[in-house]
Amino acid sequence: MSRSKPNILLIYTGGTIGMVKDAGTGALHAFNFNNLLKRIPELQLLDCNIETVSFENPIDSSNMNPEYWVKIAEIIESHYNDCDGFVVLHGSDTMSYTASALSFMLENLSKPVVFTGAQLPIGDLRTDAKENLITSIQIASLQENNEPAIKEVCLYFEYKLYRGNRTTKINAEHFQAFRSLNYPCLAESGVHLKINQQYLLSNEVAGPLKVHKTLDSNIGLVKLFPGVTESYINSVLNTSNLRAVILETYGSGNCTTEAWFVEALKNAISKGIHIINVTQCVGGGVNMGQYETSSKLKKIGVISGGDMTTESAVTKLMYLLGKNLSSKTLKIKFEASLTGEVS
Ligand code: ASN
Repeated sequence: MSRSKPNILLIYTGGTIGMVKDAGTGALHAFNFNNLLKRIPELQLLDCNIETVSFENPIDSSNMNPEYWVKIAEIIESHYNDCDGFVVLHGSDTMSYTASALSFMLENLSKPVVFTGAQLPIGDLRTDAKENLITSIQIASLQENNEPAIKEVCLYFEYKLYRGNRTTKINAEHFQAFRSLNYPCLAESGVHLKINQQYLLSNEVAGPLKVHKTLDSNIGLVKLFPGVTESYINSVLNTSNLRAVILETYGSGNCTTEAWFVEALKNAISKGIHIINVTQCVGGGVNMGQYETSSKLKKIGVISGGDMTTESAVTKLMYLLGKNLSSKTLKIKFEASLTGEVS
């Protein structure tokens, strides 16, 4: 690739954007990447050099997992010095998880990694894929004083650029499928591309890119509901090899004060299992101690997820557990912002 224009690496993992309908069943399945590129001749007109890498077998993002996250991170790592920006084409279903995971795995990132995809395949007449893809590439190409303008993992969908680890998929029908309720969008695409400079990550990058590849998925995720039984909670807490559980609690981090529940958590914590509190609300966050119904959690050592999304909490936990930290350090790191994921 020549150096006069920004070099962009397009990584195709799968997702609706490149899918076709099965002639027999009518169900959508992942298709190959060249087919996708042929559908967008406009890519030739962009003011950047585009190189592409595709998963050998593209996947529906419902099949995404930590091994694939490592694979994406390694593709970025191996092209890091030659490229100015990265665009990852990904299914929308688990895009927020992958974007969150990569935000923790790519330490000292000083180039943009933009996740995007589509609600309708690129071959569909009404597709949202073209705008999403073209603008994502433009965003990844933006330079300021010969440096990438954006230096973080983000997600672009339907005219908005978000911090990746602040997003959640909130709609299976609308083109505006994602929201970032606890952090403003980083850029908006209208007649002009407006970058909200004040919201970009502005940490000084402390050294060369460091890719963290050890993730531990021995975790549980429990959404509380009125009537949740003791046997259900205990069966989760007794899962073999379990190292941590994320509780999706009510409102600002509240849950039942029934003795069996608090005892079960206390018991798990005494066995070294980390218990994390995130809210099941899509906006706002946990504030343990605000109500009596969360004070007990604070007292027994439950870790606060603050206003983190569940997607961020899950991936941050896998990342931190992979480091084998002491309980105290894990709590401190989990509650702190590592890459702008929590206020
Ligand atoms: N099932 C698809 C996926 O996540 C949905 C999409 O991409 N819109 O791969």
